[in-house]
Amino acid sequence: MSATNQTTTAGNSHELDVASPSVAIPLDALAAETLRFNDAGDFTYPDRTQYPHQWNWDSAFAAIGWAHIDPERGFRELQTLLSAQDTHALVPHIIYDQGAVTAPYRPLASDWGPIICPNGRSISGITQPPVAGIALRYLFERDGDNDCVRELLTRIAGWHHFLLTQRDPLGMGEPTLIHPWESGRDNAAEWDGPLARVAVGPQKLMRGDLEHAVGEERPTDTDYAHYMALVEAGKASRWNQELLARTGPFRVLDPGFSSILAAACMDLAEVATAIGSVDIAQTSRAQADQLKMALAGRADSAGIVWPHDLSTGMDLRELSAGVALQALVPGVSRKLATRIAEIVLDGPLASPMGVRSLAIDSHMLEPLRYWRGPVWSNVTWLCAHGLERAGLHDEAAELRRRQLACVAHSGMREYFDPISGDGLGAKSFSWTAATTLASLHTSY
Ligand code: 9WN
Repeated sequence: MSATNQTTTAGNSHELDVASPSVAIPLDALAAETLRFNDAGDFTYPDRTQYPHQWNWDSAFAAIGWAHIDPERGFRELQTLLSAQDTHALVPHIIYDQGAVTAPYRPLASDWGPIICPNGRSISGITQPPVAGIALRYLFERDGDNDCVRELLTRIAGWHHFLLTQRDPLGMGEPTLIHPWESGRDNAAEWDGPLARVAVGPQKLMRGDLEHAVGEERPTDTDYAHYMALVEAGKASRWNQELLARTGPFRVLDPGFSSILAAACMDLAEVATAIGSVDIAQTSRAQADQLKMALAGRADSAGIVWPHDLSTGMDLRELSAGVALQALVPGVSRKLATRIAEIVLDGPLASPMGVRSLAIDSHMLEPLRYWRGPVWSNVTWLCAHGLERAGLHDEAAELRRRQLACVAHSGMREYFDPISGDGLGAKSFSWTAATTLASLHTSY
């Protein structure tokens, strides 16, 4: 794979020199090559070496990338993801690839207990940010005639309903997350407090990730002990989703997840309206409104919504990427969108490379450690997408410019040093490629 070891080509941020062999590859070609490299046929590996299965929000981003290369393939990505929906209508965070031949990824499928989705694939018992609705609209706007739109719409609507019912037993108006992995930002600083209260059993800690990545750039052993304790707790409840959301050991509200869900509900409403699916259009619009009101109802005086620990009733006041994702809430006020734009472009989450995962002045900042400092392309793209929809076109364009400058410097890496832009983690990462294509081809 040549999508590694890139350096900047002076004067053209869309072109790269590949150090070995030294051939200039246009950025869109490199991105397309990266998606094809990770293509498993019906789904896209996040990175075929380090993450040899299908992940939920990774697949939705991949579908957005495929929209620019092969929309049919993008729809197939979503079909594969949504066909793994379980009996609760939960769309799992991992769908295991039985045929994976690389070193075992942990947790193994068996660690979740005997949960198999209706089409026979092994799945995890938790979910991830519901980007699929955003991806469906994105694809629909480019290839609206696809036969599978109606079925995808129904399945995503079912998932959203699950999130706002079984995962909201206390009537907060937002889904309860039962594992940090559900936020997609696994070791985000805000989860430290709630995670520390999770009792850790005597299980032997097995990690596969450190075979591929440097320990200093990954969650710690302590994090993993807690992650696996939560998997054990879920398994012990037989993945009783409502019970876990009501009384489980880890229960938080994440403004990042809730804002993505609000955007996805509105996008679903748009697609449903376009194809005459009146019930889904009405329900999805009402869900987007409900989420917007729930978030506004717990905002601080500046309009910012913080992560919240349902076990203690306390806000978790860490300024992280999750907070910035509020830019995605449909109909976000101009004032709040402007405040978020300031934070991500000039304030504590600003970096020349995109949006930081954690504020520069946080005492928890670790610039190279996963979701506690580095810049991630998907977050930068989502923030730009939200600001664009909120009417802040220049600010959105500036975020996309930074995102592209970063990948032009380092290639399709998993995440990036927020100061130098040097690449970190996996070397050929699908959502970096997909959101690169989306930003290169943006025409709002
Ligand atoms: C655990 C696949 C996934 C992403 C997550 C990211 C990371 C897994 C891991 O990789 O999580 O789900 O093994 O670290 O945090 O956002 O979906 O790319």
